[in-house]
Amino acid sequence: MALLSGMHRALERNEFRLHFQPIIHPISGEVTAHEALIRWESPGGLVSPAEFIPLAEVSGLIIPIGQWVLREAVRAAARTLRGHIAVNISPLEFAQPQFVENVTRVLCEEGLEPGRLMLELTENSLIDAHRGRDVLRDLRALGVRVALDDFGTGYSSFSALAGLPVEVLKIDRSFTLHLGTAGPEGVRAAELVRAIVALARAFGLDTVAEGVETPIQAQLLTDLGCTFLQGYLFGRPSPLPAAAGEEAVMP
Ligand code: G
Ligand code: G
Ligand code: MN
Ligand code: NA
Repeated sequence: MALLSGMHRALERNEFRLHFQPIIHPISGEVTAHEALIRWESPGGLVSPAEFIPLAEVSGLIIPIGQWVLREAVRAAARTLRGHIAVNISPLEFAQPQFVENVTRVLCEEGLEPGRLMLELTENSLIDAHRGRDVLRDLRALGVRVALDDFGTGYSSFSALAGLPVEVLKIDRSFTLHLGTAGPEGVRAAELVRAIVALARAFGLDTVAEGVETPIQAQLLTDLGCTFLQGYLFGRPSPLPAAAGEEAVMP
């Protein structure tokens, strides 16, 4: 309960921050996108989203928090960051009847080209398959890109998910973690990544591997045909430079 009232207060007092983590193209080394990740600087210290996002979801507070995240991230992309901006969307946000309308309004008001926004959805957003498909179609018509986050960790069949109108599959960090390690787990992880990349290619989708921490993982993922890489090896989630003005550009 203390956490819940703390989150209400955090919204009022502006205690949430966005950090941005680069996503790179391994061949050119170019930063092609950033993922926005929320941070809570509470009076008692940093609170991890792993702790407060689940409570925000069950309490419904994820709706105003998600609105704040979307606007802040879109603004950062319009003013400061280059490339695409990836924003995590909770199932409850996605389920709002006015979801696409909200996204449209924020893009318009902040002056961001829709093609630079990428929404990261988990398969839980797509449990209602009919509505999911309709919303995905509306987003595509708007020109917004969609990524399936944590791909390969849920219960839906690979082919059902990859057949959706989305542009990107994000390969979960748990696969990257074991890549290059000796023993059956390393072999299994490599086979799973190979399967996901093959599936993505069959549907014309890009892949982003998450949680890349070592050069060996980066090399293996690149060799396996993964399109983009993200992880501590290339950059931790970090705030925009404090002095960033309208003209400042982050790499
Ligand atoms: O950044 P970190 O690894 O601590 O995030 C933990 C979890 O919180 C991840 O699952 C991440 O997707 C989620 N998360 C981070 N920022 C946001 C956000 O802005 N919105 C939503 N819905 N989830 C987020
Ligand atoms: O669920 P989602 O994929 O959105 O979560 C992303 C989370 O993963 C972020 O909270 C981010 O802080 C974390 N993260 C990003 N890169 C790395 C990494 O290289 N290693 C680990 N352990 N976590 C990472
Ligand atoms: Mn994500
Ligand atoms: Na993920």
